[in-house]
Amino acid sequence: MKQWINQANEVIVRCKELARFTEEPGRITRTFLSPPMRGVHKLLEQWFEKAGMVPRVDAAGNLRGFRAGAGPGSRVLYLGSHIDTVLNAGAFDGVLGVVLALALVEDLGGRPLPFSIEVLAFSEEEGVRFGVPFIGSRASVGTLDRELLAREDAQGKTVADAIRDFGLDPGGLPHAILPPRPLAYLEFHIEQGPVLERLGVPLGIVDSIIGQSRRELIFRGQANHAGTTPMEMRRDALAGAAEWVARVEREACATPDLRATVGQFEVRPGASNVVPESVHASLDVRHALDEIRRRSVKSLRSYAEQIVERRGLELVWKQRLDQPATPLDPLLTSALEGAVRRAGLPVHHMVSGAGHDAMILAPHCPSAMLFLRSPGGISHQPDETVLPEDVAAALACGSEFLKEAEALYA
Ligand code: HGY
Ligand code: MN
Ligand code: MN
Repeated sequence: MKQWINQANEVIVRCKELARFTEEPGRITRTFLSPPMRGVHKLLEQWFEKAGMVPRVDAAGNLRGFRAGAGPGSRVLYLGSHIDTVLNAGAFDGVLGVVLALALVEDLGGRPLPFSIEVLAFSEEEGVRFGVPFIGSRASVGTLDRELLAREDAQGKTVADAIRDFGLDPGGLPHAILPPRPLAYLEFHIEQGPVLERLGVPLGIVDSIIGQSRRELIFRGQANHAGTTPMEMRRDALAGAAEWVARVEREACATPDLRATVGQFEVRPGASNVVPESVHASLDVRHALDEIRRRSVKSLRSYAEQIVERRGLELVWKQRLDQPATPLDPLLTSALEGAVRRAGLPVHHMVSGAGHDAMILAPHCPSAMLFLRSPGGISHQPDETVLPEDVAAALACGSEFLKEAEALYA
């Protein structure tokens, strides 16, 4: 890996440079088309141009760097990931895949290839601002529908408003769709979990991505005085919601390989001497098998309905996402395995517990993913990191993959 370690260190430096663009000084937070996204675009555009790519921003705010192939109308190999983040994020989730792809293109220099390459920096994958993920990649496959464009954020702005506020035109969304017959999409991404570290392996080849359900709930009760309201006369939204959250954890622990998370939990009005009137909560349920995931979501909904019934509360239950488990392309995945072997690295196949843009592209374009080890298995928080030697390993593998693609797609 020695010959790649300088580029690897540069990749890490660049990810940290991009991390400076945040909505919250002192933490990394960059949501869909928020102002700091302009700084990320500007820096990436400079780097893209220096690497010989032509940059453009599409109507969904995806930043794209295009490197033309040798022949006229050559098909396109896509490399990329997302450049938005969760709240108080790490510096590598998403961004690493874009900067690593850029390093591979830089390494090509002027070498003509029988296919074009486009690096895709998707504008939004996490779903933080609008509660629904994959806005950028859905635009690239034409599934950014009217319903999603009308989704509102906490300030009442719609996705279409956010696009316009950024100086883009939602009317241009059809031009964000990838042209027909894309060659492939390859996404480098941190694993965000403990598997590769436990195995002592730098890279993981992703065979499939587990499915995920996202729901929004509101438990509604009645605000009342904390001192004068006897316990038996209360309709306490928080007590009901808390009972349900405990049930969510019990259900997940009792179902092998199921993961269920209540990440958002907002109590209103939120005064210490007022019986809580309402609780706004999120639910995120994941499993490799869709029928188990959907069955669990159904039973968690009926638990919530039983609890509100017994406590005289009301329940609002909104679906935000039902993303099926997605197998990645076996041909591409075996080409990736060949590249890992030729780079002299151990091969490990795995399933992704995290969702990725590759699951949105996969039904439209042969897609593959390569994971880099996450030290401490940590992600979605500032301690998220990568090892320079693992970035070097990924670059070596990516370069071998491009060489194979040259033969494959000549
Ligand atoms: O939530 C996820 O799985 C990903 O990090 N967006
Ligand atoms: Mn993420
Ligand atoms: Mn990610």
